[in-house]
Amino acid sequence: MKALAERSTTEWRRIDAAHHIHPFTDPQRMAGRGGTRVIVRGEGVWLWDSDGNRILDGLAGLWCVALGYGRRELAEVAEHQIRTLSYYSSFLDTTTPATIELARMIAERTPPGLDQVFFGNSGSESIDTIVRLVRHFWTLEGRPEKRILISREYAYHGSTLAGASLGGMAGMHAMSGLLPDVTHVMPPYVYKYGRGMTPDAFGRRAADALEERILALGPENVAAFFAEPVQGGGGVLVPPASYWPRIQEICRRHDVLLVADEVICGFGRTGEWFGCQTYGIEPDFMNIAKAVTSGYVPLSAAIVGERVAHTLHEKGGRLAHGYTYSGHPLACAVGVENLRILAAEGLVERVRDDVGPYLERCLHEAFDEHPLVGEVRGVGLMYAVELVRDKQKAELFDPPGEVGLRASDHCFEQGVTCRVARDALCFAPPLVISRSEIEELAARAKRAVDATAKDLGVL
Ligand code: PXG
Repeated sequence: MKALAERSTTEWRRIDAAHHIHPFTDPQRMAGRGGTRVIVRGEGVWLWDSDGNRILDGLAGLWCVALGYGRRELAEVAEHQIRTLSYYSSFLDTTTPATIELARMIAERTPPGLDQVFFGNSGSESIDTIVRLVRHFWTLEGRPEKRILISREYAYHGSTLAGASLGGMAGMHAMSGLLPDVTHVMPPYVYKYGRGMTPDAFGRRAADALEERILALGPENVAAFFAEPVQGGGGVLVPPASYWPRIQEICRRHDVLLVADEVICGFGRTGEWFGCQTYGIEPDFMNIAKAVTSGYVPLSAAIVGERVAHTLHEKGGRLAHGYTYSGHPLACAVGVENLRILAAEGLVERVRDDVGPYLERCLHEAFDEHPLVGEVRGVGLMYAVELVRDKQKAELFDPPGEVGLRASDHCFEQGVTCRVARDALCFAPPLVISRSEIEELAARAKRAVDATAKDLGVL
């Protein structure tokens, strides 16, 4: 470990460039900017890089580090679990206490009827699990022709073949093609598609796009609709109030299973334990990952609602599905402690009543009058600042992405991390962030957007 601390940034960069392929990164662009940035330490909402710069983590890692960095309790639980039982599997009739306990704690928090938990290691894996279970369910029900999966443009459901296909990111589709029997409908992206309509009228219009597609394909062929309660990676697309009730109704009417992908929304991000509770959604499946362990150890789960669980139990026989690390005791022990702390410290309520509204206020104050900003939108502790070509006419940049990337570079320079989705800067800090840290986040983000506007000659 000594060697890890002693290498210089230059040396890290040289080795990284030679041997490490980064996810979602253009290696030539990274090299042009001097190479990778090496993060060496974290505490609370703060990170330090190998040059000693202190950075405010405006995205909680990748939307996952709910409790912030360096929590001693999680380290202690992890050490204890490794010493007691570092690994055992949940295959073939066995399991471990930590695995059982985490399943119980998750079921206790999820909406009624979502009580059965199948563990994986990543959100992508659990999406694959759900795809397999959806099709298995319809086959067991004697309706194997119900195979088509519907999701939305700009959705993010992971990077495995099923996840990338269900996701609505054109660049991902271009890389490896799509699985058959997957199709995408319009998302409730008010700023882009809802011009000239009230948000509620547009919410109904966007939901009706699902029904039109189901009818075009034939309801007898449609297996499930996959959707995030709020699209996170797609740019924090907050649905109008009319959207989810209509979606729920459409899925029920055509007997299409509803899958709520809670990988980002889950565990307090929207100000309730789950996005489903914020929007009154009653799904057949939920997908969870990220904040279930605050990202300290990889863990995900497919949560199976009672209708499907009943069929699996009564007619399914032996389940032909599982990962070596399904229900890993280390990940589950950390998950148990993480959920205990989230509840004990009232962090979910804090998002809803205190830091969420405060982030909203600070971002509005910083950006409402800004010439480069079309809107600030969000819920709970997930917000986007949409940078636009023409504020008055509400026109997005075309092609999208260049200005956003420039702005996110400026954020980095200003010492705040974010995620750029096209030209929307997304912020989703750890739930433990303080009010003064929120002010700091907004001030740094403002300086970054000002610098971007200067680059463009707008300011
Ligand atoms: N579903 C949703 C809704 C997600 O946000 C996944 C599934 C896949 O999870 P895994 O654990 O396989 O990555 C995600 C992941 C970003 C970003 O920059 C978002 C995610 C992952 C990485 C980056 O917005 N979301």
